[in-house]
Amino acid sequence: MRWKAPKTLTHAIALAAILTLALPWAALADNVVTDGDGDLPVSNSPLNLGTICVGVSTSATALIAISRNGNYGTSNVFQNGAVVTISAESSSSDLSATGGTIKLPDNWDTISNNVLSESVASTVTLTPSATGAFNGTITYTAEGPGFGPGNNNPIPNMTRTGTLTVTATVQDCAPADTIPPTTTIQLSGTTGNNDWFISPVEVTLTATDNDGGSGVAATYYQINNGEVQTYSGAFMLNQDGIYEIRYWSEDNAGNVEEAQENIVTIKIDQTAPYNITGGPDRAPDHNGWYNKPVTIVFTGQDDVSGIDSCTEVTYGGPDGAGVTVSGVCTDVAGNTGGPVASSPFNYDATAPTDITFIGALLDGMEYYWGDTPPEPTCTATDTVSGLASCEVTGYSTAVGEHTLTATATDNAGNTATKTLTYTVKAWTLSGFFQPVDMGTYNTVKGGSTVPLKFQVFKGTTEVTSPAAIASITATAFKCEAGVPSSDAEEWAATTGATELRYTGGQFMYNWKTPKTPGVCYKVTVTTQDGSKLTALFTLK
Ligand SMILES: [Ca+2]
Ligand SMILES: [Ca+2]
Ligand SMILES: [Ca+2]
Repeated sequence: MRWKAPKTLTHAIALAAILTLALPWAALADNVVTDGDGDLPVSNSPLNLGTICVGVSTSATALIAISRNGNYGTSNVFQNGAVVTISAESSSSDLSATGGTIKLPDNWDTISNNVLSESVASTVTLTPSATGAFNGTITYTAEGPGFGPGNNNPIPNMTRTGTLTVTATVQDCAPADTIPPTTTIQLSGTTGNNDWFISPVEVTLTATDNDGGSGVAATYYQINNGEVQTYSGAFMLNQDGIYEIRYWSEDNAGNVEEAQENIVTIKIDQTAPYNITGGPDRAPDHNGWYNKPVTIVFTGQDDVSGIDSCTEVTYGGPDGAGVTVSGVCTDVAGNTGGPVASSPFNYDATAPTDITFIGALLDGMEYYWGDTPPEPTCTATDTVSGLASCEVTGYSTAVGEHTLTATATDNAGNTATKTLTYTVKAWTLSGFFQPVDMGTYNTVKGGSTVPLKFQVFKGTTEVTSPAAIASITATAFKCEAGVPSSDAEEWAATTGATELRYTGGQFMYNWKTPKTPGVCYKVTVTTQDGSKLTALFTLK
């Protein structure tokens, strides 16, 4: 804004105005005067805060006053008794100042030019953010009722401004940095077991200097005691192996972190076990076949972390030729190789079935001695390893109950049995007929001939062949004692002999008694089936 003289000025005033033009423009109105030295009188001087510390707030007092100037009522002069508000605005965010109020005298209109009002103290605060020379300004604005340009032109909020220059020399006052930085390491990858990684690992180093320190200058690292490298960002470890990373940092004051304390071991194994094979842990049980549960053991190789475990499984079926099981191996890091098939093996744990006796001999049947069918054979079914043999034991034609056992064996050595029970019945001997009495002692004269008459039956069928008679014996014993004597005599019948014959519907044998009075005899006919017929005799 530039002051302009009204057209109605008198010559005298115009002369004064011309004289005034030689003065600063500010002298023609009330002005804000700033004083940086803090002492009265207020003398429009800058504020020099001297040497201060960066980051540290330093305050000083400035004095602000209004200088009476100009013609009252016509140009930018405050009104008599005005209460003027002083506010402050800074040129820098590092700098601030407080305001206040100034009460102008009631006779402000009569006061001479360049006379100062009362002053207000403004607290100026500088918190420098950088070292070096600081040069800033605070603009103080005085606002209050005054007169604007023109004749008697009152305005309620007339403003006038003044500027305070603030200077300082800013130093770094922090104590010397003697503390090295601290470096931390972050490892990023897929973790497996036992502290192994199973993927490439990204290594990130983060360095921090101490609070108020000189700051991190550089970070270094070494891999497996190799060349020292300057860290420039995260790096990858891609290959399997074991890495020892040593890392440290240095600050701008030359403090170096102790690398010995920053050592980390990184173990990487991304490769699964290989050369995995598996098979039974024992030789076949029989003829190239397993016939009971068998353990299948797998093995493999691993170059980096090493084998931790491989499949070990018990195979118990199903039966089959050339069966396999699958297995895996896992390394210490947790990588799993496989599954792979085991070597094939033959497994049959199932015994033959459907055992059948082949022959005329039937289960539960009874046969008379001499009529027993021949020993049967047997057969069976085995669908896996196949039937190796079927054998029958226990066959007999003797009188009594007999049990046959058929044992079927497959090619894997499994056996099954089936039994068949039959009975061989004895013949029936009838006799002796008269003159021999049964159930008592027959007294006969020594040297006489006793006719022994009897019949032999298979059930209802009479046996007539003398060959059916195995023996006819006479055994002597002492009558009183009833104990057979040692000089017992015995006659064995011979088939075809004239003494034994079948005649007249019965067998006939003439026993010529010994000449041994007082001796007792037991005469026994024994048939081929083992049946016996006995009579007792006393010789006189
Ligand atoms: Ca430091
Ligand atoms: Ca491995
Ligand atoms: Ca079988």
